[in-house]
Amino acid sequence: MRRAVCPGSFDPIHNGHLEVIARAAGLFDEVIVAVSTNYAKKYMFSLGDRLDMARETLASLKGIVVEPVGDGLLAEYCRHRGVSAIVKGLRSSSDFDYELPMATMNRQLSGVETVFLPAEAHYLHLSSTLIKEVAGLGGSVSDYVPRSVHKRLLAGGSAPG
Ligand code: COD
Repeated sequence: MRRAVCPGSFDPIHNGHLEVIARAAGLFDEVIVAVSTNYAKKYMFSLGDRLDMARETLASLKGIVVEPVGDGLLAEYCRHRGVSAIVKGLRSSSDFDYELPMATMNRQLSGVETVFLPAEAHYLHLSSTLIKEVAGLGGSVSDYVPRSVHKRLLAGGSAPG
């Protein structure tokens, strides 16, 4: 079985993430959406809520599993879970500059390859950070996030926990 991982903070998950995850599901037998917790980062949503939002929005897609990845090395997690590829979306050359060293390090640490998928043009500008800022200042983000995420954004965050 060819198993891939789409890792991220998903704080919150948005349509740009979902589009890349769906395309990864077309390329691999199983895709693990690995929700990471980096204790150096300040999240708006708790790990439980980030997992729930990802599970709710991906429930209808086959071959996708959502699970927490913890705060260890992604390379170790890939080795432990028998993952052959990390799939990342690329929005820009700055994404590439940021991702390339990590891809090389992950391959040298555990042999796992990284596959880059170009972001869909309509979602090129999307990031969780921008969505939180626009929503927090009263702007409409309903075109960019699933309905359940939109509800939670309007209700405010839930981190820590
Ligand atoms: N369109 C397409 N793809 C997108 C878009 C968009 N609009 N926005 C984001 N993405 C993709 C990117 O590929 C991104 O990598 C992924 O979605 C997740 O995005 P975020 O913002 O939720 O996640 P990050 O950047 O906070 O996640 C970082 C990781 C968890 C992947 C990284 O920190 C990591 O690998 N951590 C594990 C610790 C580790 O092993 N460190 C050593 C690395 S060598």
